[in-house]
Amino acid sequence: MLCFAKRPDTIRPVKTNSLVRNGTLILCLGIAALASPSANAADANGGIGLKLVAEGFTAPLNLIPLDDGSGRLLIADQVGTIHVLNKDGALSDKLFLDLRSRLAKLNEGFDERGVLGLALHPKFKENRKLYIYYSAPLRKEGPAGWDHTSHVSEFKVTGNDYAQVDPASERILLQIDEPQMNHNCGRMVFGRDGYLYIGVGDGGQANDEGPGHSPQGNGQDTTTLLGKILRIDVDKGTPYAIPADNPFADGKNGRAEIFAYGFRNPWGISFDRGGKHELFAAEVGQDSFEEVNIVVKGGNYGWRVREGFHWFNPKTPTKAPESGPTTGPDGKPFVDPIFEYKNFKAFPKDPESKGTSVTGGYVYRGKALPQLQGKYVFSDWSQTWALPRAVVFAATPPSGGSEKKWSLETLKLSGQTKPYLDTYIVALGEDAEGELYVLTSGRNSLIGKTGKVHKLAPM
Ligand SMILES: [Ca+2]
Repeated sequence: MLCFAKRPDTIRPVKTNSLVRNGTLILCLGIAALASPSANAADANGGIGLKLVAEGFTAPLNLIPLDDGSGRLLIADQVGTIHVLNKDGALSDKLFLDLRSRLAKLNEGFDERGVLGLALHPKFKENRKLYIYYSAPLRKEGPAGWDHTSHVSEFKVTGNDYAQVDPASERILLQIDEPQMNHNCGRMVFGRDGYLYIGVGDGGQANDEGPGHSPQGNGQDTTTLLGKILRIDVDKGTPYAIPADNPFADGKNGRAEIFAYGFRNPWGISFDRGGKHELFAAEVGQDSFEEVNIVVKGGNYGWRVREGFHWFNPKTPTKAPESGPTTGPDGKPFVDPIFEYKNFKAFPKDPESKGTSVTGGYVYRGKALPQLQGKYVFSDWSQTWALPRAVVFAATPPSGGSEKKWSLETLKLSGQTKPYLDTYIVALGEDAEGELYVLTSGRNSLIGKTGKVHKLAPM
């Protein structure tokens, strides 16, 4: 299928067979070790471990609190089911919502489509509204030959409880046609300004080239929503309004929804709930560098002219050019990430290589793990495409002076005996108290039910 098997540049599952079986076996052993009470609490990082809290998913990509004061969590599986995890630790028998019939037909193997983003309205308890980013079949008006249409839709919960969505309440706010099935992003979060922020990937394939990609790449083309972080006002307008201070609010030099641009696949966007309340966006690189950014309004984050702190040439994706432009097409300088790390794809033998695909996380502001306070906790999906080998990291802000880069440390978790965990980490989640969750899948495909949710906990 296209070049994916050859170039595993994307973040989610691929079709493999015997390797997947091996991977699953390794996962079972690995998680058993992680959950073992004999795990050495005096281990590195002051005894941080993974506590299994739910399982039986395919690829759990979203975990957010059900914001009704009940302490329940919502867990959205990529394949279309959204579940309620009760405070007693049991999954509710009844689904929060089943979107499977509204999704594009998913592949059983490699697929980046599905339910990708989930956010509750900041006033959810009063207005009962929530927002979902999912991959629908290509709409009739969509360009011929394109793959599917991403929907950002509003829904409402029904009944006395807040744990049941009315499927008939869907109001489609935004439709984005996607040329390929990969790099959809779809991560969503509300800001303290009350606006909905939406990460959108560059449309797919590789190197931001090919059908459906602008000559300069979609990331640098402000006339498309692909390769951007958007910001919309869901409380006004039909179907939504543009915040007056969006950088292209008048629509003259770009799409009015754009908040920042120059992204490939910002897999994980989150606001720091403390500090300066900054917006963090992980950015999945092509072959050479993975990066994390602090996103400011109107910023150009470089793709596909830049990858990490380096220039990028789509013709030589594993070899960064030594020079290139310092500004985007509008003359504004590119914004550097806060840190990068080398990708095994371009640097297979380099001791500094850390992964292949960044999975975005959160600045830790919880109570259970004081040693992580103020650090950006995130992961890499896997060090290799074919085998589950995820790594959890924490990044520490610079202490001041002229240093701008955050420093990166690998978290060796309690009970972890290898340089990696025997699983793929597909996403991170955060609860109402600011505690973090690691969402895993034993496979790089949408086959089976190896998806699990773990809490980062003292251990
Ligand atoms: Ca960048």
